[in-house]
Amino acid sequence: MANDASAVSDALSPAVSNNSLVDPFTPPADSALWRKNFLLGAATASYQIEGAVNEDGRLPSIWDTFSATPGKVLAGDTGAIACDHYHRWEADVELLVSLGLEGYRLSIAWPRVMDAAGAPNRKGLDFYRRLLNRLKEKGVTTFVTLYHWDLPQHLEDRGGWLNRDTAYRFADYADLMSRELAGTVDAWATLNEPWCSAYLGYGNGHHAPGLANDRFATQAMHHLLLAHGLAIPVLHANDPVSQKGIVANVGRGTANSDSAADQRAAHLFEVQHNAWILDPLLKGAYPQELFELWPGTEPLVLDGDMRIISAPLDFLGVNYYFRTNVASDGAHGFRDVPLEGVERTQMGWEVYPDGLRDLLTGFNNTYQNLPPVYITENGMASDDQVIDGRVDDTQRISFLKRHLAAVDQAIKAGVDIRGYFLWSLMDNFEWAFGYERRFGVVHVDYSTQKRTIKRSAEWVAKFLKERKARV
Ligand code: IFM
Repeated sequence: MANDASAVSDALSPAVSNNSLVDPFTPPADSALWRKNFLLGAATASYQIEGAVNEDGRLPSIWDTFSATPGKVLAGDTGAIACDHYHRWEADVELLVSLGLEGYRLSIAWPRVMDAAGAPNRKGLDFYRRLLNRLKEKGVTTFVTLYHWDLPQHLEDRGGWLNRDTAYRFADYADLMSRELAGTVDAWATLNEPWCSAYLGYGNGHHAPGLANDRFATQAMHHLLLAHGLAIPVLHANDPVSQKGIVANVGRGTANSDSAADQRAAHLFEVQHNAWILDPLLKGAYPQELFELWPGTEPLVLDGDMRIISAPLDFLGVNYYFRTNVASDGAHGFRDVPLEGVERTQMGWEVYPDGLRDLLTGFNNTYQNLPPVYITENGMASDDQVIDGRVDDTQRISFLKRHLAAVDQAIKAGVDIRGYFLWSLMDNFEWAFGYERRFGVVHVDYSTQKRTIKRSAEWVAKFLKERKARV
């Protein structure tokens, strides 16, 4: 199937729409999913799709360095070409518009738009300007993440997120971007998933820059959050009408037994994954339980930092994928106890939609000042193959339906949720797993760059069409 608008109407042939596996999603009549102002979109990120890593003055990022290091990424894959979106962006915009997606969440590659002295790289900036202008022309709501993990390598060479100065360099970058791109962006997110940047990048070394030290992880986390807090007023000053927020990955932890020790383990899991980010943002303090559990891991926090970090947010982006079942591990807090016989994805992650609902309602109870929420990522990987021109990803359709239903339940329980972005628009570079894991609703053949709309994308398009007809 070609990546043009007509492909979608072809894809919605009666033969397909009659199949029970792709039946129209019909949420109840009172569902928030029918509301006009509930935004439904798709997300991607710069390093995962753009390619063109040496073009138009782009500087190396930590992911170029990391993925070029033998043994760090499955099959030695790198983002050098990825989905070649840097060259194919016009067709990709047509594709997402043809699916009827109302919102698009993308990220800017910091090393593409700023040189090592902090001066703008006009060619890189023009790429995003053209892309965002086109999206606006097409009526697509734009969510732009400033940092989705591709730190310029020259900043890592000076300590990266372990160096407090990186937070100030990030504020400079946010300043440049919001001065240049104001008017084309509906919502700015400062960071994507600071927990992953800190823990996978500096705590266990599974991600770039590949360092492994508990104390590094907490210090990197503090500097990431400081960077976020420094950027928020800058974004407000330069682009007052857009929304400003941050995107956090959140994890549901459930206890392996009713024992008090396992219940506490589940609580600690969620403190470590969720409160670690949400408390400083929304309460202006780190959860002390963590540092009591793991003495010596407190980050160095200077006077005034927590006030900067807890700057008011217009929205909170929530990324949710799976739950983790845990048991007590004594002095270590908790350990994973994988459940047997549950549904899993290609990543091995459990499919657990209730976790999304439970986390959202829990946050709403815990944080009186919880800002409006967007689900900024939710989706699954499957080993999708093109057979006779089609990709039959029925598990993904079911996954999306069940998670949308969980979002609806959370809204009914009183959580102010304004939208949902599926991850991802297209298959892409899945970090340490390279190209093997496929998260897209559009299949990418990496040898030809041919895009093929999967059945999940057909389903999304069909649902959005029905929704448009109703609202
Ligand atoms: O692909 C990633 C994305 O970059 C960040 N959130 C999780 C996704 C799936 O692992």
